[in-house]
Amino acid sequence: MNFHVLTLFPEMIEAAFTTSITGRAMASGLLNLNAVNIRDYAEEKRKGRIDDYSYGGGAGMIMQAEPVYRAFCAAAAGLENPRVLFMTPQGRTFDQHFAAELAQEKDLVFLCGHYEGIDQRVLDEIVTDEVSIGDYVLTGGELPALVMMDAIARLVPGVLSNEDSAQTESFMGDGLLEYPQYSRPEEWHGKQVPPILLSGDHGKVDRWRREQSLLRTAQRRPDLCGGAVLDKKDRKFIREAGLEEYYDI
Ligand code: 6GU
Repeated sequence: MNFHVLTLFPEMIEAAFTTSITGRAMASGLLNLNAVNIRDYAEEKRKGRIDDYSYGGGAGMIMQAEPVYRAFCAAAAGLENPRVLFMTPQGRTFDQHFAAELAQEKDLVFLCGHYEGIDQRVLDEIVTDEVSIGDYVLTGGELPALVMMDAIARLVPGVLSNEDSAQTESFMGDGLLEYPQYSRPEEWHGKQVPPILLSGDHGKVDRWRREQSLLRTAQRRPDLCGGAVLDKKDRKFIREAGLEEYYDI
């Protein structure tokens, strides 16, 4: 997977992405990062400036169309119709399904805005998807791009050392939240590890974990319960625990 990022802060993208799991995947050639500095594509006469006043007035500077377009042409040279994702709070909200869809692509172009916005004409010409990471406002598109890149990268085969871990986690297979986990020691600050986890009975452990996931999802994210994939034992537990109001059973 090749990530192309159009940004005024390529160091920020490089620093985060070359760290930890995504960094390891880059070293092994599974992921590639091409961070392009939009400022390098400023018009000659403007001496490195890429922003200007907003027509019609109002506070804030606007990123001009031409430097953004030139940076895009440089980054996307040789690519045929890549997805071009513009990071904006006006966009469609990013989620795990969208991450899985984007993980199928060979190349993704991320456009990160700053200042008060980007000239609409270049957006109309190059952007395929406008994406937000949630209902709050950030100072620029770099953190949203990194959030999306991380969520997409871990779905690329081979990026996670244990391939299964991407599958069994929250939201993916069954649409439920993760169960709680414990490690040594058996007692910490007077708190015991749930005894069933020490029983050595894998069937009982799996059942307990499943029930914890069902409970947690009802308590914390009732909005997810309707989308959960349930079997007969799940439905029995849901009735016994009085969670019928949350789940479609
Ligand atoms: Cl994609 N950009 C900015 N600037 N703020 C955001 C966002 C994106 N998503 C949520 N807030």
